[in-house]
Amino acid sequence: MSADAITGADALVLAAVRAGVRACFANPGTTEMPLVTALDRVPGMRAVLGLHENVCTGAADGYARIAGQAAMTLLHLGPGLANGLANLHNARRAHTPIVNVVGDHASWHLQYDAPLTSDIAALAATVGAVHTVTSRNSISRVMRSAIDDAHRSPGVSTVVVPADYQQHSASESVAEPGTRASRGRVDADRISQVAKHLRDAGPAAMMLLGGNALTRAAQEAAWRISSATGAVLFCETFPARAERGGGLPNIDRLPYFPEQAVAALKDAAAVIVAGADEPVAYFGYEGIPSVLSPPGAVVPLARPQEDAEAALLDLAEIIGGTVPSVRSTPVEQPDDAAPLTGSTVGQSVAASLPEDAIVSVEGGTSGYPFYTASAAARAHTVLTNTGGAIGQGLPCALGAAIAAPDRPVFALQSDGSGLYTAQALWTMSRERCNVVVLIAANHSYNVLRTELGRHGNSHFGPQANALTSLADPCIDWVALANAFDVTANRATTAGELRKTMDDAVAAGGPHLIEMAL
Ligand SMILES: Cc1ncc(C[n+]2csc(CCOP(=O)(O)OP(=O)(O)O)c2C)c(N)n1
Ligand SMILES: [Mg+2]
Repeated sequence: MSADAITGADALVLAAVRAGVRACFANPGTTEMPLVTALDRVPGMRAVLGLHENVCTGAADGYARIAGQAAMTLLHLGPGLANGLANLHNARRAHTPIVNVVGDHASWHLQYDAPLTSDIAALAATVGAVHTVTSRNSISRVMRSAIDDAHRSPGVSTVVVPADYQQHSASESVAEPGTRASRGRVDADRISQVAKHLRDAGPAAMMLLGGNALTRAAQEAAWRISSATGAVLFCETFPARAERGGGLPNIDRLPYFPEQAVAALKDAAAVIVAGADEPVAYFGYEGIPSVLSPPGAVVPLARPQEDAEAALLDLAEIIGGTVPSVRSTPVEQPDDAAPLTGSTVGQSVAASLPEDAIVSVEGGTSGYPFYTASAAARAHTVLTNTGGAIGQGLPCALGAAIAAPDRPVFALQSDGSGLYTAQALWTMSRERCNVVVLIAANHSYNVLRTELGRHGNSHFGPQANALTSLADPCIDWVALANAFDVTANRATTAGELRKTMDDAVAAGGPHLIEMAL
C-alpha cells in the first residue's frame, strides 16, 4: 500500500503485522472503528473477540507466553483498559510482551470532557510504558516503538490513539521491519563471578530459576551445574512459563507460605537468582520476615528481563558437569474409585497429560498437588498466575490455544477464580480451541478460609462464612459451559476424571469437566 492510500489505522495495523504481531484480542467501541476496519483491510492479523477486556488481556498474556512474540489488544478508551488492568498486572509480573491499542476521542473533541473521557495514560502507566499518538504523521512509528519496548523489556506497553488520527489518511510511510528487540545479555564478568560463588558455596548454594531460565535447555544447564557443584535448584513460586516433565529434573517451586520458604532457604550460603527477582514473601505477616533469603546471600546471575537462558548455558560451560542419567518413574496414580481431592486430581491429571500439552494453572487446590505430581509426567509447559490477580487462568488458556492450535491445552482451574472471567468459555467455543477446562469445584474461596485461620479466625462467624462460601447457590458448571456451547461433564472419582479427560482430548475442541471435590 502506498502511504496516501491508507488510513492511520491501516498504518498502525500494518506496522504491527510487519513487526510479527499476529493476534489481536479485542473488545472495541466507537473510538476504535477505523482500527476494526483496518483489521479487514490489512491482511495478517487474527482478530479475536473477548466478551470482557480482562479476557482480552489475559488471552494476550497466554498467547505471548507461548508464541514468544508480542500480542496486541484493542480496547475501548479508559474504561475498557481499566477492565483489562488486572490481567495486564499479571502480564507485567510475567514480563510478557503485550501492546495495548486504546482508542481515544478525536483530538478536537477531548476538550469537551464528554462522558467517556478519562485519563487513559494514567491507567496505562500502572502496567508499563505509554505511547500517545499526537499527530497523524507518527502513528506507525509510535506503534513500532511500542512493540520494540514490549519485546525489549519484555513487558506491557500501551498506544493511545485518538480516533481522528486513525481515520485520516496516513502521511508517513510505514516502518519496515528492523531487527527485533530482545532481552539484554548478561556480561561475562558477572557470569564468572557467579561461577566463583557456586564453587565456594558448593552444596550450600541454591539456584532460583524463573523467566527464561525455565526453558528445557536452561533447566538442563542448571542440572549440569547442580550435578557438578551440589547446588540445590528451585523454581520461582509462580513461573510465567516453565517446561516440565519428559525427563527434566524435578525442580520444585519455592513454597508459597513464607515460613516454609524461609525454612527452605535458611542454610543457603548463596542464592543465585536466574531470571527471577530476589524472593520476598507474597504477603506480610506479623513476625515473619518479608525477605526470604538470608541477609547478603542473593547473587544475581540474570534479572527477569535479561537473557537467563544464555547466561545459564555460559555458566554451565564454565562449571562443567553432565546431565545426570535418571530412570523415569511413572506418575503415581490413585485407584479408579478414589474420590477427588487436590492430591488425587493432581496425580490423575499428571498421569493423563498427553505429550506436549500446555497447562494453565490457577488456584491452589489442585494446582500445588499437580506441580508435585507433574515432574514425572510427559513433557509439557506450565503457565501460572504470576501476579495473583485472579481471573487469569481461563483467558490465559484461551490465548495459549490460539498461539499453539496443534497442542492440547488444559486449564487446571479453581472455581472461584474461574468465575471472574467465565465468558472466556464463549471465545474458546467460537474459536474452536482445543482446551480442556478442569474445574476444582469445592464451591468455596478455600484459600481465603486458610488465610482466615492464619489470621486467628478458625471458627468463622456467619459473615466470614458467607464471604468465603460459593455453595448457596451452588454453581452448575456443566450448565454454565453448555450455555456457551461447550461440551461438559462431571467427574467424581479419579477413574472418571481420567476417562473424561482422555475422551475430551480425543474429541478435540473445548470441553469442561467439573471435578466434584
Ligand atoms: C482480582 C483479585 N480479587 C480478589 C482476590 C482475593 N482472592 C484470592 S484467592 C480468592 C478466592 C480463590 O478461590 P478459588 O479460586 O475457588 O480457589 P480455591 O477454592 O481452590 O482456594 C480471592 C477472592 C485476588 N487475589 N485477586
Ligand atoms: Mg474454590
